[in-house]
Amino acid sequence: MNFRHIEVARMTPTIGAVISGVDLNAVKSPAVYEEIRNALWENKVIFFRKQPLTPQAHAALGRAFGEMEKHEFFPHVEGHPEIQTIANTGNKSPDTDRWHADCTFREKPNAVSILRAVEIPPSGGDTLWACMNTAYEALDGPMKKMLLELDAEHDISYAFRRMGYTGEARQLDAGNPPYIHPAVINHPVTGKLCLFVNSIWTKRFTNLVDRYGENLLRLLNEWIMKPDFQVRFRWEQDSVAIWDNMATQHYAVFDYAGQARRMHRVTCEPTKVRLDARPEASRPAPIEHFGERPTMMMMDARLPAPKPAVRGEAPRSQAQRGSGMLDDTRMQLLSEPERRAVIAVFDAISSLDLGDIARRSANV
Ligand SMILES: O=C(O)CCC(=O)C(=O)O
Ligand SMILES: [Fe+2]
Repeated sequence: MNFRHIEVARMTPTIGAVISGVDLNAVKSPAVYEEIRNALWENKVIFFRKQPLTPQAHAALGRAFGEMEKHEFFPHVEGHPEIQTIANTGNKSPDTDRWHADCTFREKPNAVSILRAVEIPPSGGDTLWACMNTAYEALDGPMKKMLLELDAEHDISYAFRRMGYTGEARQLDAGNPPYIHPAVINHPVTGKLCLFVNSIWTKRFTNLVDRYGENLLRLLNEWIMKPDFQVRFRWEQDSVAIWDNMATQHYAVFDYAGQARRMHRVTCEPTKVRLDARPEASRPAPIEHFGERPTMMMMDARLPAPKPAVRGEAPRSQAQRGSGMLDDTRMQLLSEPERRAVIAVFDAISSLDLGDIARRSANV
């Protein structure tokens, strides 16, 4: 891509670029922001040096990417509720020293985050970003295919419980119920497929039995740590990083114990994530409790009718499975492998969109 208003120096072939040739406190035309946006979509995280942003300029940069959030976690700069202060006295880990994307527990996670270093330790406190498009594309074909079928629940209270939060911090749970997103999304601007599970907020796959799901989640959370997908940034005072929260995960290194570190951040453009590669109608029903998975013998009229899984909804509390098609007597005549085969077939059938099949056959 050609740029007229800014200079863009790539840091790796896949992720990260340093932008120069612009004063973010004195942006002269919307065309400058347009080029900054394009540089971001292309490089997934972009960095600026020596930009002592005024709160107004920081907010203007945020607005260039969309609606700004008022964040309930962090204190804000006085008079500027959209500019969050992320400060660490160096006494304890900030809990951002884990790979994550921001706020994926929301129905609409922010698409872009913009961070400025206000006070940094003399050494240490770097931040790393990893490209989730590269991480997805580098997987083997069958794994990529399977992931397109999966949904995952993101849950702030699960995350906070694991981090040992209590008291006031836990009040945030109440306003943020868990949310299901596709495990892979189409990037809202570029359309590229990006892995969309992370080690802080993602609790489980909703349509994979827990026993496999836990292992798969662990595997993916480890996979994205491959240095091949990463860029690492050494902050200076007034460095600015803008990241594409849909296409990356980040990790704030906590190696500066005893030193202070303070950043200002805006998060913007709440965005409903989507996956075009899989039609809504083909989504299988969620399996919630492996141990309680009903056998065909139990699947009788006493069970409620199956409800389709709707991505983008809060998860249901109870698994809802299809009703059985063979009666108990006939099931009892089967050997164990035959019984398992029948269950597998009925499971597969129960995940089909019967309405769609009926419509198609009506047209034949
Ligand atoms: O402090 C940093 O470098 C990043 C912290 C973080 O996770 C964030 O601002 O979203
Ligand atoms: Fe973060």
